[in-house]
Amino acid sequence: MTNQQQPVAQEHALDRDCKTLSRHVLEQFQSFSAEAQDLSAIMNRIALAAKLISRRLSRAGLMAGVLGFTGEVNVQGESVKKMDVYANEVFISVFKQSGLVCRLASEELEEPYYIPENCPIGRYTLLYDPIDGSSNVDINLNVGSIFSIRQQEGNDIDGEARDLLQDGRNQIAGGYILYGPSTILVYSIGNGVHSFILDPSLGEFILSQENIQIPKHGPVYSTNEGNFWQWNEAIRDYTRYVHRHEGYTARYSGALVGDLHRILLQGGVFIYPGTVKKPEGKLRLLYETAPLAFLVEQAGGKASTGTQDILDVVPEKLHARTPLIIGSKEDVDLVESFIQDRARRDSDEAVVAGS
Ligand code: FDP
Repeated sequence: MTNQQQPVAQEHALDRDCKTLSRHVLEQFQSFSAEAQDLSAIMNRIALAAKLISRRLSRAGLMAGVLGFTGEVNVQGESVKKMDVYANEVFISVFKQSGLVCRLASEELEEPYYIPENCPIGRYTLLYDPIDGSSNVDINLNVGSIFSIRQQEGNDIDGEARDLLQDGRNQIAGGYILYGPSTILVYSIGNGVHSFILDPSLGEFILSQENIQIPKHGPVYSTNEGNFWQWNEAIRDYTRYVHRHEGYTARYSGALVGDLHRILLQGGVFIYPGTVKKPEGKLRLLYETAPLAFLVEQAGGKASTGTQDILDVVPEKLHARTPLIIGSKEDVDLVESFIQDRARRDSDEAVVAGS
């Protein structure tokens, strides 16, 4: 490197190091409006939660009382892990005194948490899944957090949070944090999808990729095939199709965020369908499928229940579930085509049987 090139390279490295998350959010708005500042501050708080959770996860095996179950069962009927409780409390703690939100709603809370009256109250609601892929926690595999930001509508005097029961197009921002070999935060405020990597030496999330576009098609299909015989025929038809055609490969990590991150960058489809007994599936709309759908649509991909865009689903309750087919547009279309085919065949058969 010549002496002249050296300062230029140094300048680039410095420029990159200064592209922090909060600065990036402000740049997206191209203004210092109250909304821009609020959103930048909210993302900064989410980043703080991510750093605290990441720090805890990185030492979990060395500390007492961090791994394993609490012995309790949450509102979803799932056994609660100590990390679920910790991560849930982290988000509440970082937002409680922030003056940015009025409520937080999470997978671990039966009812939303309302900011107490003696704390400053903001106009936004944070919805989140504190630890996504909990089964991976105890074995040091990747897990994630998912978040969505919505603005409060009305004053929610009865504390029923009914304004949250709206479709996903109402979201202001959505994103996830992936706790893997590095900690990555991916977000969208409706203006493209951007990813940041936590630089532990700086304690800052630094921009790594701007305006991520998901490939139109990819080789990966990501689903728990252990449920094959509980699925309906349409999803089984699709699975048989990928088994019989070249160019497909299965990847399933047990953490939606990890599987989706792969698909966002390399293309493919993640499927968590309903089963014959539970047609609504397993994943929750407001803090899992809707924020990820928001993100994936922003990256040029698609997210569907199989018959409807996820972003058009209006939940009947806070913890409503939806099936999820998400990823590259062509791959989601293909899964949907199997569902439509089956529905056509079923209705033809019904007509024949009735005649
Ligand atoms: P988990 O219950 O372990 O938190 O969010 C739900 C989720 O994980 C996803 O992250 C994951 O993709 C899926 O459930 C795993 O469920 P199965 O074990 O039924 O495959």
